[in-house]
Amino acid sequence: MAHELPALPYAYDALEPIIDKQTMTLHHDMHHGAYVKNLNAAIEKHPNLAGKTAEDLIRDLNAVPDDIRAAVRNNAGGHVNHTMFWNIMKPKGGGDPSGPIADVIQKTFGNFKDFQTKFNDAGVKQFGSGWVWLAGKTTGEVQIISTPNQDNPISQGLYPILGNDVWEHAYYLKYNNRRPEYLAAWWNVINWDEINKRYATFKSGKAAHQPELAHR
Ligand code: MN3
Repeated sequence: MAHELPALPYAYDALEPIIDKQTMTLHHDMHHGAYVKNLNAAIEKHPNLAGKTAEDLIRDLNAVPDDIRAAVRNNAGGHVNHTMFWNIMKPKGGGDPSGPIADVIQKTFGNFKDFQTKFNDAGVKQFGSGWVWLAGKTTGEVQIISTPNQDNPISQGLYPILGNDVWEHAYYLKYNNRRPEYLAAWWNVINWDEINKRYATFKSGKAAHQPELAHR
């Protein structure tokens, strides 16, 4: 009943030239792999948590015992965040959004370009390691937020519709210290079909009961 590292849904070099093969290999196998390994090590100390999904664990961190709460926050968070991240990217992605996600972006931010500018700006301003998100609120509206480390919007009662990883491990080999350049380029690999699916899950109001990570 251990958590498992999901396979990348495409080849390691499939997002070239936006994200290079070496970055994808290290990021998936070593970084995401370590979050899964460390999550399993933490759960071994509390076998009663073995039936919970990674999302369930970070949805209510206060329910996690003190001695493993930080490990669960970081590593279940890392597992959930990266599982989403691989799936909201694809080769030959990008372009303008369409469907319901396009409508909510236009309604909330005026137009796609202004949304991108605000999202990238929030990613640039996240000090140190973290993520920038479009998150859904319980009221049904959406907002841009950033979080430190591997914190996920789920822990704040928000739904992660899409997010970009601004840890240096996500971009440093190719973009060095130029985080704004990485944030701008990332839109070229975004998978709007998958994001529309996530947005539909959020709008269904069933997000809390439909964890995307089936427990294995
Ligand atoms: Mn990462």
